[in-house]
Amino acid sequence: MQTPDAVMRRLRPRRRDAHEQLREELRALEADVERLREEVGMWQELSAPGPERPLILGAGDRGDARRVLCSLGVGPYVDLLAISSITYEAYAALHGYDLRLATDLLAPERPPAWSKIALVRQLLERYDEVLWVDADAIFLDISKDIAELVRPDKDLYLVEHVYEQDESWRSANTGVFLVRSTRWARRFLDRVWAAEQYIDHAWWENAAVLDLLGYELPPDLTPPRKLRQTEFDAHVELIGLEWNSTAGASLADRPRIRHHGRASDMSDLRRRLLEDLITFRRNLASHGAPDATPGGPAAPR
Ligand SMILES: [Mn+2]
Repeated sequence: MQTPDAVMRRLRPRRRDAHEQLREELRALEADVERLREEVGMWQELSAPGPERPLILGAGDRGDARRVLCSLGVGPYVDLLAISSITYEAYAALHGYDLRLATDLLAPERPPAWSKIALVRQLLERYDEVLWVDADAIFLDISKDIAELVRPDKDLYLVEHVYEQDESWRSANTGVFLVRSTRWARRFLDRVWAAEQYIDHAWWENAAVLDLLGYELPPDLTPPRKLRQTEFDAHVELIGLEWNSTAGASLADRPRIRHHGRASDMSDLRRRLLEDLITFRRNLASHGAPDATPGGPAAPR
């Protein structure tokens, strides 16, 4: 039997611990509330009546599209696709593309990135042109149709990223690409698919594409270099950075598509996409009134 004093002595430090723990939990909750408040603010801004609504309403009217915009998100990427696809829908409606968004893997036997190749390859059977955009990439500016870049002698259109540290470090990136339905393109994608040595490579299908296009892939995963010309080069067009803008030397002045790339923190990635969605809406509003740009004719008051 302990005296009341002894009981109090034993409890006191524990109560202090409990107190400190509660304080920590409270701080964490306050941080959560602040984050949620910010997010509510973003959604309020995004859900206000805005310029993209008429575009989205028109999206169902396509029936004979020759082009398709496609993407895929599984697992945590479904949440990202839910945000970025708002801009895909607007782009597709504006430029007359069908939209194909997959939330299931087409090739469950391989890492998810490979389903991109399977999906695009499948869609090449039905469409003249297939535009792929990664779920972690989002349109900021839909005023121009990427298909305007198409030339009769080129079948694959993608952006080559450059690295600040060393100009010779370059990497053709498959986060965004347009491919025409030609014999060459089907054969090229079949070769990508057949490059089984890259199935589990850290860069997956992008590694296979780089290898086929003559890039050296360092085993330590430092950036690649274009080392040799290949039989495929003649059909590949490297397009402007604005179509796949990332960061550093690969950040475009006026991105059309921003590509965030792999992130360790999905909630941070999601938040960055939401911020981009706000930029997308602002751009849409300003393109709707080109006369209001500085230096243009006087805008009506
Ligand atoms: Mn990506």
